[in-house]
Amino acid sequence: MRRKAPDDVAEASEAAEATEGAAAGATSEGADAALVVATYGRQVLVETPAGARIRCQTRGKKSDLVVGDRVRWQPAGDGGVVTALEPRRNVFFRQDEWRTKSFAANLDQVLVLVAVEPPFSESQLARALIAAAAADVQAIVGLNKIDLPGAAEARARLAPYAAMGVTVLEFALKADPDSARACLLPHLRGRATLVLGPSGMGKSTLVNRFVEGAEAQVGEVSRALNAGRHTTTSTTWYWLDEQHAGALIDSPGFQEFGLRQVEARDLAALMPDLAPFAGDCRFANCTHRHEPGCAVRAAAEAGTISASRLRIYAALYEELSRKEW
Ligand SMILES: Nc1nc2c(ncn2[C@@H]2O[C@H](COP(=O)(O)OP(=O)(O)OP(=O)(O)O)[C@@H](O)[C@H]2O)c(=O)[nH]1
Ligand SMILES: [Mg+2]
Ligand SMILES: [Zn+2]
Repeated sequence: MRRKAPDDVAEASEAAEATEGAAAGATSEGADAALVVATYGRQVLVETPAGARIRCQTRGKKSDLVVGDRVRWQPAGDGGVVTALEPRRNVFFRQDEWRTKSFAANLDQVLVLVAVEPPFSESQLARALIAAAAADVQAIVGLNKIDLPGAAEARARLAPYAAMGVTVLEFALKADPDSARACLLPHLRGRATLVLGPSGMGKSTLVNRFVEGAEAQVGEVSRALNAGRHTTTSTTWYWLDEQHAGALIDSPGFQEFGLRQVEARDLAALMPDLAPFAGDCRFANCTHRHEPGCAVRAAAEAGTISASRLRIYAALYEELSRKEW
């Protein structure tokens, strides 16, 4: 499968190469390893293996580093400077027409969090799952606030995802924290999990439930519902346990989730409910929109693929085949 390389990954590895040159000299000798735990524009907060947190400058025009990056750093002034970026195992990002927004790197999984209220967009959920598939990162879905009326409807909207093999968990992080913990912990233990989702779903509430002393800021419902207000404004890494085996990464809510990194013709292969049928179409290059003998559309007509999923596929296909960028 062909995928476009994310610009920022390319830029970041260029940055790493540039600093590798410097590392050949005496200056980077003994540069220490650290983990990026938060980013603030051109500065990053790194954590050393001993647990010290140091604010570092980054070289280059802007910081291409993301939370979860493993870097080398050296002391400078009263903080430090990052001198090199270790190769990434993966990087989770979204990409619209104008820019690439990386969330985090070196992940074990993404937890896409949605809620009964405010109502979630199924298209945004589908996009996040496709981005995870494209980045080769496992994804699970959490439905929060099942204490609220409307839970049955939200559950029904998630049924196609459970049916296609996605793990869908449901809980009420605030209303029933003990059950929520019991439900989520087996899936979080020992892994680095990016918690992702639109604003107001309860991502920071989740982090606070699991991480003692996290004190991630939680928005009041009235504020979260206020269009355009995001309570969390930067991505932050929190250790889940004292042994540092697992971690939760809180992220700001997203409104739009661009998938420009995906080629339109690769889309069906990244959607687990469509993929099994895509090989049975009459034409090998079937786009599953209007061709005769399309096995994907036949499966949708038979109800095996849900109508909403086929609609999301068609809309995304159109969007990704537009060429004016
Ligand atoms: N009714 C109900 N409300 C909840 C539950 N869990 C969280 N909330 C509320 O949902 C609101 C939003 O929670 P946050 O944790 O700030 O949401 P977020 O996803 O971090 O939002 P951003 O940081 O803006 O992206 C807060 O008012 C929480 O108290 C729940 O189980 N039930
Ligand atoms: Mg938040
Ligand atoms: Zn087809």
